[in-house]
Amino acid sequence: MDVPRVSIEGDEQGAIAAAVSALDDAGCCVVERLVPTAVMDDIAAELAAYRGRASVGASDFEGHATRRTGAPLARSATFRSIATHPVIMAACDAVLGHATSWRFSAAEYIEIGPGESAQRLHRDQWKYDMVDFADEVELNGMWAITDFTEDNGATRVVPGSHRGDNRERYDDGDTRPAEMTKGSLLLYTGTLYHGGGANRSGGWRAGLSLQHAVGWLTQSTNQFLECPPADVADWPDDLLRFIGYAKAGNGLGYWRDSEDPLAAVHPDREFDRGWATVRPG
Ligand SMILES: O=C(O)CCC(=O)C(=O)O
Ligand SMILES: [Fe+2]
Repeated sequence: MDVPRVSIEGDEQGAIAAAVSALDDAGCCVVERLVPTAVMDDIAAELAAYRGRASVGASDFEGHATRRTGAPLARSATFRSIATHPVIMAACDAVLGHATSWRFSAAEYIEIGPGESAQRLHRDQWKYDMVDFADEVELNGMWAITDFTEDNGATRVVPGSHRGDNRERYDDGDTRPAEMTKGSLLLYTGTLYHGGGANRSGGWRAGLSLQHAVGWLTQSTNQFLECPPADVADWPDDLLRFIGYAKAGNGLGYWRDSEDPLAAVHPDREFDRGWATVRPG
């Protein structure tokens, strides 16, 4: 099975429906040219100051010629402007909407350098103690900050592999490169087998990886340390809710005297008290 591709041009609702259907059929899809290439350049520029601190060579899985820069949401206003893109919100609602709530879990700027070998194929949800969940618990993604080509280390995916369980084993021959032009977005479920590709080119491949998870799972990175209340007072409420300043599930994520976590950011505002997240409708 090839990597399904949809294009938003002209018909956003139609493209969203096609992306949701591809995620169901194949566990992945590329949404082509979703944002202008200048948006990707702006994110790269805003993160440039932090990239020197990135970890290289920490483990085989992380890659020895791969740089990973964390906390892009806190560090890039341009990333904040696209983090809740309607396509991402709709895809998360479709894949994770069986749960009472879902939220952003982490993002990471991943640069694969020349000479890097292919990453071990994995399911991202293995981070959760390799539990074989009955439903999807993660919807992840990768913005193409540079073009993604087979040669420069485009993420390798196994379309359809979201259907099996954790015991399935695939090899390189089962994978397809998620080739895409700068400004495109790869979406994939937490059950999809994939891995970073080998970089046989002379340049770096840069991508911004995204993770979203149901509200009853721990977020991959601690959003309240990366985006503490004192730093986020001018962020829109919907972005703060998205990253986890919200009650979750039934009786999760509340604060102090049954308070809404957003009260930590806006002590001057009134919020409802109580434990439960009530499903809209
Ligand atoms: O960089 C990539 O293409 C994929 C990285 C990845 O899948 C991971 O680190 O979990
Ligand atoms: Fe991964």
